[in-house]
This record gives sequence, structure tokens and C-alpha cells, in this order.
Amino acid sequence: GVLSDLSSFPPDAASIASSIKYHAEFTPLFSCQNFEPSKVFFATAQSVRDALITNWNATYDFYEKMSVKQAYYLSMEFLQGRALLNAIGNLELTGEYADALEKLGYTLETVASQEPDAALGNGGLGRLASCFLDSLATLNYPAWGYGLRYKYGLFKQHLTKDGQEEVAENWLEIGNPWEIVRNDVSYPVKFYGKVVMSSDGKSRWIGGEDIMAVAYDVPIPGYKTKTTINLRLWSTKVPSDQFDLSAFNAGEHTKACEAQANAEKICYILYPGDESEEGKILRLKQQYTLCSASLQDIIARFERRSGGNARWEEFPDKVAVQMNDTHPTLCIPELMRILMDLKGMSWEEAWRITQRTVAYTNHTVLPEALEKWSYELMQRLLPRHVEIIEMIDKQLIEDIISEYGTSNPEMLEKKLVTMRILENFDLPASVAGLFVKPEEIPIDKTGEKVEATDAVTVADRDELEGEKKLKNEAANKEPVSIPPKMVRMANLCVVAGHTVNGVAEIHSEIVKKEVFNDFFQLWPEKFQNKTNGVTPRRWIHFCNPELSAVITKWIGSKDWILKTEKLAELQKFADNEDLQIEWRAAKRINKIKVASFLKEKTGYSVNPDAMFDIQVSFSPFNRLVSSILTLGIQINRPLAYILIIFTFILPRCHAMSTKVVNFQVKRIHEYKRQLLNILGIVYRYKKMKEMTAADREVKFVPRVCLFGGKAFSTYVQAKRIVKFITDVGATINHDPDIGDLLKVVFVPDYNVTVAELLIPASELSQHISTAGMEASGTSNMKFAMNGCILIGTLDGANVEIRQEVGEDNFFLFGAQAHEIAALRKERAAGKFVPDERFKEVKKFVRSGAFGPHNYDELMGSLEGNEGYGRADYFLVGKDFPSSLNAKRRSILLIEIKG
Ligand code: 26R
Repeated sequence: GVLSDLSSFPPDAASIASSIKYHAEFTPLFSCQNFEPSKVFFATAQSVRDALITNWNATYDFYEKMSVKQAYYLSMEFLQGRALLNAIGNLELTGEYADALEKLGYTLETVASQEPDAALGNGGLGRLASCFLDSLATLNYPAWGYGLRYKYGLFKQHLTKDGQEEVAENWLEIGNPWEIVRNDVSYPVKFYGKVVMSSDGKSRWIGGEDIMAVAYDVPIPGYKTKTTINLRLWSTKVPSDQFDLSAFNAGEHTKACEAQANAEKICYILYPGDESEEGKILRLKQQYTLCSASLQDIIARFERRSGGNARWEEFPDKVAVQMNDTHPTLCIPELMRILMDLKGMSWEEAWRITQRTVAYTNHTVLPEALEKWSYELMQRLLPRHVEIIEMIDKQLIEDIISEYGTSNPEMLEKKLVTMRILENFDLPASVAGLFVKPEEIPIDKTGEKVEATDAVTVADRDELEGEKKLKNEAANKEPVSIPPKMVRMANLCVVAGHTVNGVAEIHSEIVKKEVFNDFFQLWPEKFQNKTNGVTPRRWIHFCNPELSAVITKWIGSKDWILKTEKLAELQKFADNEDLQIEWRAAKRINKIKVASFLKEKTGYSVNPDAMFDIQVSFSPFNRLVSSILTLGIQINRPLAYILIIFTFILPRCHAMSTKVVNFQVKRIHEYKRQLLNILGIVYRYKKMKEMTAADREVKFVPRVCLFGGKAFSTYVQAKRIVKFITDVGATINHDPDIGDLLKVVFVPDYNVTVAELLIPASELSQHISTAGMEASGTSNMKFAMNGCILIGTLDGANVEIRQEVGEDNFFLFGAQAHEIAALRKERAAGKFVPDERFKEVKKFVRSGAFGPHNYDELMGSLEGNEGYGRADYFLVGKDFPSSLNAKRRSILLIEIKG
């Protein structure tokens, strides 16, 4: 429903200016005499927040009154980026704010650029969560996000001569004007302790360590609606009665403050290192804090709305909990626990309610990202939850036995071993007799169970070097080791969730056919696809006002911002020269902005009239709205595929521009194959060097190749890739033979804000993961929406994008997902015959062309040297020739049209 009669927001520039001045004066942080841009930003944001709070309250009251079903998106990550321009844009007050600030002597742009980038996430999964919130609010859905308020977000990336350096990102340093601390909304969360049986025969968990979770609310405005939903982030502190006053007075200050520090450290940082036992415990505490506090809050709201007469069987009609990957899996045993132990329900009742409430989205098929927790550790921290998980596991065993019977013990055992939530556990006595005894399961000398799968994970490979030594030592001692007992979170999600979805068609097929195939056979009706999407507000309208204006002019209205399918109307103007001229002019403005940004950040000068070719990591649009289906709400909107049209027009617009920029911005990961991209660039460089200057000028279109993305701090190989790219850039960019013809720049500290700058300036972007490994990708959509041509493999949402833009407008190359396993086998058996150009480019890199380093670890990984894991697991060598071909085709298209 639409909200009516909300109190009005300062509608004109004069009242906005006085509101800003009011905040500047009455916020203790500032004084009017010292009104620096960062303070102007703060005061401006506060004036916007006032308006949001009004709408927020009205939205909440309305939902409360209507007692609607509410969707809750639980996520350990929200990659919100900046909020100011988005908020005033959604309120349609951009012009008024610009005027108000001008009256005060500032430009909106300067003020907006003061805002820190809120990076409470890594990349794709976190940005998707934030895009969902924008779309949910815009479409007036009663939905909330729940997450954690990390004090330090994703690290800041500095690039030094040694490669990436991580620096803590203190995004709250100047305070966060968007959040409202809710000291009135807090819940106890406990850890450790023990389970006792009370007199009524029910289990009760007595915690050993208590903390409090306090809510911080961030209002999320929709576009052109008063609906303003909530992102509730939890912070942790020690309960006030637990301060050890006597210890403090006795002079033991550190000891007295220990509990405080212990509670607060839970929300210190996003993904604390989990190599150590302490680190693992901290991460599990984070996950449980999110689940426990959110569920207590959701349940309190449900009970309040039921007016003290809660009908629990209606809980799933009022509450949908969507788990963003497995990180919030503990919701499942926590909801079971609350319903059984605190609300007195039977197992069966609680299970029915839980199953109808929760759903799970899978975002990756990489084996190292499928979470498993040590059973022992989890049992120590959450003893009652582990009991419940064991019960769910037992019930699953019974379901599997009743489905498959016991007549084929071998098959049954296989099913049980792969499907069970508990890994490396003995089978229950009732069925154990049917199977070989546990001692007979082959165990290799290192104590690891022999795995049937041939997947070598990145983590495996990274650890390989260091671990090999340890393993050899261990093997010499011939230990009798037992494989560690683990809890498989994804299996628990699939068993307990009513729906499981993948995030692009190909990914959802892999989820059904490979990752969770046994579950798919048992419960095919649970599995769905919900292809990702992105908000067209942030990712076209606000980040690319130039293009947005062109679109609005030619369509004749702004309706496309809400109804992206309207963009199809542009198609009839695709051949109109005036449109093409305006389109190119918009792109050029964006490219000029990027050029000056690069100069400032890296010192490199790039020619804005070169082609911009980009590979960055993370992305798009309204299709994401269809993902809400799994939240339990049916909506029926046509899927809009704008990019499509854009890419249709784009080649025509490039016709007269001979110069392109190539982008690759995304988390640095071997499967995303930044290495494939940079080796292609190195090859191009080598060919240029072999020519006369005159030939070079004729044969090559000037190109600027941009990379962006952060490497996980412990991911050694990814960091080597960053270093290699920056070294290649340093050589090429200073080579006088090359000049403007080729530039390679690694853009430091890629984040949402940088993405908003780079993507609108792109002409060619790279989405080139090894087929089957990128679940969806979302930057592919964002680039396409900003009129950029895509080069890519048949992976993730590239598949759907290509269908929509047409095969001629997508530069496809590379092996396909179904061929990968066989190609890896062939590779491992030494049967792969590399292309001459691939050998040539590796030799060139090893020859010292980019400084004294021979990049042995990187080049070795492509050759299958011992010590670097299996030979070229990501098939860079296999796809290298076809990638060169695709690049050539993309340029040809542009030039031929010219
Ligand atoms: C458990 C932990 C180590 C962990 C692993 C992986 C934490 C976070 C991740 C992030 C993963 C799940 C992620 O970001 N996946 C990305 O999700 C995007 C949104 O669906 C996809 O577009 C993208 O392809 C996928 O890599």
C-alpha cells in the first residue's frame, strides 16, 4: 500500500539551508566558525536524516497497523557505499540541496565527496544485499535488513612497490550521520555454558558469557515513495550490571575492563582472520550475534503485533527470513531453540514453523567458501544449538532411509555420507550394521579422508607450500588420526529452508546438478533460480547523470528509472545520429572525470580519447527484484533487461570514437582470471614493441586498461597478481615507444564509490571467469547498463545478458562449464598442448621485461610446476588464444562500424 499524508520535508532551498545551518550549530562536534567541508557534509546529512526519520516512522506505523507479512534479509555483509546523493535523489531533492549548499558557499559535489564509503562487506554478496534494500523500499515492500555494525569495514588498499598493503578502515571516525543508536532496543546474547534438563523435562541453556546486542538503525529511502525501510545493524557491549567495580577499585583496571573489550571485539571487524582458534570463535560469535539478536527482535515484533495473543502457527505468515548465503545459518537452531525451550512448543511444531520461515540463497560453488564449522568448537560455544543440529541430522537420516530403503546399503551409505549435516560422524546404531565399519574407510597417511572429488580449492593450493612440510613430518610419524568432526552449514540450510536458490541460471543448474544434487533428487520442489540484479537508481541514474539525461530526453520521461522495461523505447532511435552524438558526449565527460581521478590517485596520465577497457570486481538492476520471490512474497513484474538495449546502441555510438577503455574491477581471485586479462595485455605490448612506430600507430587503437579490486589479505596468489599488474603498468606506462597507445592502471582501493566513477566511463569490460565458477557476477550488469560492451565467458549472469543483448553484441570466448572437468583431467595428464602465443607471452614475462622479478610463482602456476598445485587449474592457458580472438573481434566491431 501507499502511505498517505506524511509530514512534509523542507521543500525549498532556503529551508534546507537553514536546516543545514541548524545542524551545524547545534551538533556539539562543530562550530559555525570552523565550517569545513567534512562538517558541512555531516550537517547536510543530518538534515536529510530528519526527513528520512519522518518517513521511516510513518512507514513503520503503517506496517505495524496493517500487521503485514514482513521479509527480513539477514546478511553478514551490506556494502552500502555513500548515502547522501542516493538519499536526496530518492527524495527528489537534488536540485534543492544543490541550491541550498550554494547559498552556503559550497557545491553539492564537494560536500558529497566528503562522505566515507561504508564498506561493511567484501563485494558481490554484500552489494547485492544493499541493492535489494533500495529496490524493496522503492517497491514499497515491508522488508528489513539485519546485519552487524562493524567498527572497521573492509580494509583500505594501498599499493606499494611490494604490492597490496591493507590499512584499517575507520569509517566511523567522523561519526555516522545516518545511524540512530537505539539504546531502547537491545537483547542479551549468550555463549558457552551448558544445557540442563528442567523439571518439566525440557532442555534449558544456561549461558556462561553474556553480552548485549544494541540496535543501530539506518533508514533506507525508496525512490519516489515515502516508504523508508530499515537496516538494523547490531553492535555489541557488555551488560551494564557486569562491570567489575570491585576489581576496578582494587586497581585491577585491565581486568575490570576485560569483559567490556571481550564483548566489543565481536563487532570490531568484518571477517576477522580465522587461522587461529580465537579467530574462529570470534567469527562464530559474530554469526550467532546476528542470528540471535535479529530473531529475538523479529519475535518480539511478532508477539507485539499479535497483541499478547501470539498464534505461533501464523508466524510464517507474518515473517520471512532470507539467509544471505550460509553465514546466518544459526538462525535455524536459534529459532528452534526459542520456539521449543522458551515458547514451549514441541519439536514437530517448532520444525514446521522454522521450515516455513527460512530460505537460503547460495552465492558460490567454490568448495572453500562452503562453510563448515568444527563440531567441537561449536559445541563449546553453543551447546544447545548443537543438540538441535544433531536432532535435525538424525531426522534427516531417517528421511533418507525411508526414501531409499536399506536394500542397497552401498548407495544408502553414499547418500548418508554426502547429505548429512554432521561430517565424519559414525552412523547411528540403527543403521550402522548395514555398512562397512568406520575403520575400513580408507584414510591416507596425512590423516585426511581420501576425497573422491577432484576439486582443488584455492585455499588448499595456497596452503600447499607451507603445509607440505608439516604434512611430510606428520606422515613420517604415521599418526592414527581421526578426521575432524564438522558441521556443514549449507546442508543444514538446504534441509531446513523451504527454498534454496542460486543467483543466475547456470549457477542454479550447477546447484541442482552438482553441489546439492542429492538434495535436489530428494526435494526437487525446493530449488529455484533468482538471477541477481542491481538498482538502476544508484547504478545509472545517480552515478551517470549525463547518460540518464540523454535517456530521459529521448524517451520523453523519467519513467524508466522505475520501469526499466521502458528503456526499450530507445531502440527505435538507435540509428539516430543526434542520439549517438549525445551518448558519446556523455561517455566522454565520464572518461574525463576518470582520467583526472587516475592522475590524482596514481600519477598516471591517460588519454580520455582512448578506449577504456576495465576489469573490476563487483554490479545491476531490476531483475534483482525477482529475487524477492524467495522471500515469500509474490510479485509479478516483467523482468527488465535494459542493458540489452544499451549494448544494442553502443556499437553504433562507438562508430566514430576510435578509442576504448578496458575495465576489469572485481575481487582479485584466480577464478576471475585477472591473470588472463593482463597476459593478453602483455601480449599486445610485446607485439607493439616488435613493430615500427609507424605501424604501431596504424595497427593499434589507443587503449587504457584498468584493473580494480582487493585481494583477501591471506590470499598469497591473489596478491602476487596485484603486484604483477602494477609492475606491468609501471613498465608500459613509462615506455616512450608506447605513449598513449596503451596504458595499464591498477586503480587503488576499489569500492562502491570508485565503481560509481569507473563504470559510467567504461567502453569494454571483462567478465572472464573460468566457466562454472562465477555464481552470477553483478558488475557485468552494471557495465552493460552504462553502455559498455562485455567480453566474457559463458558463466554466471553473462549467459542471460548475452541472450538479451544478442550474440553479436557480446564477445564470448572460452571453454564452457560442461567441458571444464575433462579439460582439467587432460591438463593434469600432461596432454594439453599450449598455443604458441601463450608460451611466447610467459617467456617474455620470465625474461625480465617487467623488472628484475621473473614471476616464477605466477608463471609456474600456469605450467603445473610442483608446489603450485595442479597445472593451471583455472585454465588460463586453454582460454588464452580464444580470449585474444574475442578482444580482436570487439575492437573490429567498433572499427568496422566506424
Ligand atoms: C565463508 C566465507 C569465507 C565467505 C566466503 C565467500 C564469505 C563471503 C563470501 C562471498 C561470496 C559468497 C560472494 O560474494 N559471492 C558472490 O555473490 C554475488 C552475489 O550473488 C555473485 O554475483 C558473485 O558471482 C559471487 O561470487
